[in-house]
Amino acid sequence: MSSGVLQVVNQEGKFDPKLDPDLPQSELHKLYRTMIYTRVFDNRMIALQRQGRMSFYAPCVGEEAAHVGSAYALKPEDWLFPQYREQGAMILRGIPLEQLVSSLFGNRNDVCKGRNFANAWGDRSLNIVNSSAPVGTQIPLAVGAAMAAKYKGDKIVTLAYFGDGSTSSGYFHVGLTFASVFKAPTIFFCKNNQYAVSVPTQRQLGSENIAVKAAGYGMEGVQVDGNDILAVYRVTKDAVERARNGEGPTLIEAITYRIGPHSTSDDPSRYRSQEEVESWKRKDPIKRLRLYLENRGLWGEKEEADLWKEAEDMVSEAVRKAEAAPLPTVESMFEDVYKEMSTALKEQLQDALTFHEWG
Ligand SMILES: Cc1ncc(C[n+]2csc(CCOP(=O)(O)OP(=O)(O)O)c2C)c(N)n1
Repeated sequence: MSSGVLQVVNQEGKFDPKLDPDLPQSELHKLYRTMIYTRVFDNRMIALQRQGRMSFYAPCVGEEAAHVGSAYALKPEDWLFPQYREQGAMILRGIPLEQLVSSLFGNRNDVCKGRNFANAWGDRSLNIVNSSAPVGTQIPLAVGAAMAAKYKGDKIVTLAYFGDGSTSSGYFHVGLTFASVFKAPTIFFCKNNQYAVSVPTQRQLGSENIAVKAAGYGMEGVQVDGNDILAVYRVTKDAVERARNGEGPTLIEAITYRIGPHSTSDDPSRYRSQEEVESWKRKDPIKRLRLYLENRGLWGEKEEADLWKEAEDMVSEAVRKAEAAPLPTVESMFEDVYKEMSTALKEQLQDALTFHEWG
């Protein structure tokens, strides 16, 4: 395992030129823009839920750099296996905002036709596989897809996102064991946001940290400052290169913090102090990239104000369209199970239409 937590840009926006990936201005702006869109999206979805217009939402405030920076290190042909708190990666990859909102409303335009749980984003055309509710299940799936690609001779990599809590699931062990034995081109990207709902990370592991576990599987393990998007990009890019060159998987532990609640059903004041939250707010990943951009003379007040306004407008437009879309039909509940609907399902459909009133 590489020693220490990699950081390129510190809280004041000062950076180490030897570690700086020196991305072009347009690319840095793209990363910053994606993080702002993600923040605006998050805040608006929480507001919608609080207004009773949406049933449930799990925000990613504070974790934007970890998932945007890592997704940015992949090519479009690489596959993403998200958990549920990687909204920024979805936006970066190209899922339209309206599609994300439709998924939360579970309306007719949702790619899963309202059948999946909230935040289970995905898009087949963008190589993003929808997650399912049991946490960690995406980990072996990412390994399986990587192995399939390897057998087919496709030079792609897969990346699975998961939280610190998910490292306690059997799927984590199964996935890492298989990947290391068969040198699957997979990146295991753990967003250690310090909590699994109310359970702190210390209660998930007996080891010093999560990255150190990689040694037991015989793979590279790295810790990175998950609020420093350039550091995250750097370590993920290295892992992608290793995987693509046939050198096998990497476990990345991005150290970050969930500023908001686990979900709109959670009250975090019951298990953590406001001082703790405030101390992490000072490490805000968006502010960090902004300071870096300003220090390099690549950003100013005008651009900042324009970008927030643009993001607010785009999210408003997406909400307006998604909220106006109709819900899925009753019939659709029974479709897509078999190519042709079975007799039993046809009877159930008839019953549903006859005996229930659908609003
Ligand atoms: C197998 C399984 N056990 C428990 C749950 C209930 N649950 C939902 S989210 C969650 C916390 C997961 O924490 P982590 O993996 O750290 O991700 P985070 O929510 O912090 O991003 C739990 C325990 C679940 N969905 N699946």
